[in-house]
Amino acid sequence: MKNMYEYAKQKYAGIGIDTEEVLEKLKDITVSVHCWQGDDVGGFDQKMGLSGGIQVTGNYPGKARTPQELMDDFDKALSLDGGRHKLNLHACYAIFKEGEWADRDALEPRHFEPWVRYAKERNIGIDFNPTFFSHPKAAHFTLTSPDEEIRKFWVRHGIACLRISEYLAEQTGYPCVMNIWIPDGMKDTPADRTGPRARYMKSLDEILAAGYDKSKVLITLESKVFGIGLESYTAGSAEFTLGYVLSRGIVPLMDNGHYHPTETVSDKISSILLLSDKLALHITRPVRWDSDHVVRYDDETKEIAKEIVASGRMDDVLIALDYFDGSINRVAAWVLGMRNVRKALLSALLTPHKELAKLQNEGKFTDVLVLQEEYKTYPMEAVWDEYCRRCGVPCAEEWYAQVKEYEQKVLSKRQ
Ligand code: RNT
Ligand code: ZN
Repeated sequence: MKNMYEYAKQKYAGIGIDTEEVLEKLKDITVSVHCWQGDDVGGFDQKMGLSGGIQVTGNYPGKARTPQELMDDFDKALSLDGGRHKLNLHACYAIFKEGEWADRDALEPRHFEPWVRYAKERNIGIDFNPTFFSHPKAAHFTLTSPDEEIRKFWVRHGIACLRISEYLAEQTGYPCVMNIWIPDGMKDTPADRTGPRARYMKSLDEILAAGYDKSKVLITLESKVFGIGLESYTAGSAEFTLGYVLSRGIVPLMDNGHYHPTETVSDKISSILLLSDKLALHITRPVRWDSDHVVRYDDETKEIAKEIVASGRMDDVLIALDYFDGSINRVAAWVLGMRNVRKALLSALLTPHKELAKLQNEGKFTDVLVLQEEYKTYPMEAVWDEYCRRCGVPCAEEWYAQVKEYEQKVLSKRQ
């Protein structure tokens, strides 16, 4: 349907957008894809279930049970979204040899060697996350623990993860984003709010003091407002996190499920980018709470993408996905979220931000509103299809036929 694209190209040229340039830019945007959508945040190093106040609901059949199955599913998912990707791993996805096991504080680069091989074969980078949950020693607190032995255990885990992150970067040739998130908090009103935060600060300082190669590893810190069973208090609040990262020269990570419901991450991006060299995002979809539903092509996702693009700082924003839905085909969930984020970025790239900003500065607010609304129904579909075609991935809903076939041939055999 070449003429559809030609029509769209002209239409966008009319508002000063060169769609050819846009297609090139979109291909170059890296989306870091979370491995944990494939197995409901299960991992391979512990038998216990998911903890940390996060929850996966649903038991759709076909969940990946082994590293190989997870890799196969991840491959299928990546093959259906055009553009660059990274693999986002959690420490609990360590792969042990037969009869071998290491606790979190003793994890070594070699436990991630199969993932490195996987990434190298596909020429993609790897991002990494220490896992401060789903572990017997994370029953109460981790880096904020008043029990010095427990606190030190988790500091050692953080340091072990720094070494692993350096290794992942060295091996793949792509810098590694290492994101720290801890669930530590309180179900009920704390008697002491300061103590846990002070210990969190001390623990983070101890991890950073171990040193790391800044050209290879970028450390991010993720805030959170509450978790299940941690409704009244989290040590890693937004203020703690932002203040900490800015004072230590590391990078803030904002997950759009981690704020009060009328707050939006889209509105925060411009503030952070004025004050920080880089910003990392976990793009997710909270439904009434931090539910981590599959990312839709919805208003907030588009607004986040708009802020990233309009900032002119696209390279300073590290885009990652973070959701886990076990109630639907997990590969489809992956693909949908990836494609929706990329569509949102496309929509943002097809918007004349400078012209709209000029109108705003001239006080022409009616013009801004009218144009914002009219641009919404410009023929983006034709540009998206053309993008998919050029990337060699299926257009529109055609990708879903491939996922269904994969379900029939592979996922349904996992009993
Ligand atoms: C939890 C955080 C965190 C996790 C992953 C698994 O609320 O969003 O990023 O989802 O680390
Ligand atoms: Zn997150």
